[in-house]
Amino acid sequence: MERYFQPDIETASREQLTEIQNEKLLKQVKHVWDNVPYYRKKMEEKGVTPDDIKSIDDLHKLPFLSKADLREAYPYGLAGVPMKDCVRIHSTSGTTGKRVVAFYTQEDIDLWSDCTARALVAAGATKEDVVQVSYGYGLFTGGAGLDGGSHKVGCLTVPMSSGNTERQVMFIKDLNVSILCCTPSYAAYLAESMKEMGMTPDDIPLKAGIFGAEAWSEEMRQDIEKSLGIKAYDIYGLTELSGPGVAFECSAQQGMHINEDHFIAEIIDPDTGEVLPEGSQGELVFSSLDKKGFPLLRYRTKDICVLTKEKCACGRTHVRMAKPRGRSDDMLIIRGVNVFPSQIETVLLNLGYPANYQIIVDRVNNTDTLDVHVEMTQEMFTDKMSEVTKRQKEIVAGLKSMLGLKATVTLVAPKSITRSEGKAVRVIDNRKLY
Ligand code: DLL
Repeated sequence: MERYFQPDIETASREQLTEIQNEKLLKQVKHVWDNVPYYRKKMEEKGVTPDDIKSIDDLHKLPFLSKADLREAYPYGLAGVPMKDCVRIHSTSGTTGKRVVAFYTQEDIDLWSDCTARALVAAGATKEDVVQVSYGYGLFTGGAGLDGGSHKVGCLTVPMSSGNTERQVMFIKDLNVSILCCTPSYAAYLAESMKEMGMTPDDIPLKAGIFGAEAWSEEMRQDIEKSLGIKAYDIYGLTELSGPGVAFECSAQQGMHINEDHFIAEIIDPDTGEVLPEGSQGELVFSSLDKKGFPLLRYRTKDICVLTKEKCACGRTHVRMAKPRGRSDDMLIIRGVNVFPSQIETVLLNLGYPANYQIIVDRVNNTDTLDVHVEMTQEMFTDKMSEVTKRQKEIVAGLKSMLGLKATVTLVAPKSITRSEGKAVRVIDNRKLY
């Protein structure tokens, strides 16, 4: 039987959810108007006041916030309460420009922990479980986020953080860890390491994993499930809204339930900003209903995905988001064709390769080039040229049919592509250097 962390709210009717959202939105708009001059100015520029927002149907009247706004307002410009009322910050791992710093009150942290507790319970966690949190702890939200939920459920929590793979494996075995939380690329790396240590899925006590923070394909899920002997659940979130647990997967694994009592989700056309009907693919936009420390309204995530309110087999009523295809930022335009790294991953994994690959894009004589470095497994490894050529041709054909693009494929030796302990870096775009 399906279990819930907060059954009343997780299975509330649409009418109840709408009522909650209406009430919270009005309060939040007032809170922001009164306390966040940066957003108030944006509202004034658009000619909107809190009186214009009478229900969630008026949400579209509010201005958007983007990453550029967050950078401009750095560090305190979007805080909703004085710093003396905040107890924590987290920050994004952005590599360019100023980092985004998000502030949390104690209540913000409490509600965030409820969200990750819901994700853990949906993955089968009870207080009998031992949860190893192998997301990074620190400014990154992964470690602290799952840690908070694990405590709420009452699990024995192992705050490992990422790195030191041998010790990770040792603790999983010795402490009988049943649930692993980390990025999918790190889960794949741990599975590979356990195999090398001579362990089979039967020797591994794990039963479930909660993996997120980066785009990962269905094929990668199947690989991880097989190699660790577990059920692998997706979890989504972003620092700007709290961290992991904005949405999470249930046992039905048909998309991630967005915690709608805390966040309102919209899908917009990324070019025009127009709100799109349910079922359309577009950019995900979130309004935070409860956060007081960093209360963002209509924040554009750049994540491209689809929402559905269709009934879910698990009994939860909250809207589901499909696996995001990646950020519109991650989308490569190669010779005019839109390419998501996840599409390349699907081709490779379907052909039996591990999820260790690198995409190198360049521009030679004014033409874009796409080179995919693919790691062979130990079993595939050969120095027979004819075999290597055959394999390369097969991948080139797979990529051509998926993307409609001709790529160059280089097969590389096992273990030659650097493993990731956090979010994997799959793309090197040398065109940016021009
Ligand atoms: O990655 C929070 C998180 C930690 C989520 C642990 C899940 C687990 P940021 O570093 O701010 O926060 O990055 C947020 O990562 O906008 C997406 O582009 C991407 N992302 C997060 N989860 C998923 C997922 C954390 N399950 C950005 N699938 C988001 C695909 C994801 N992309």
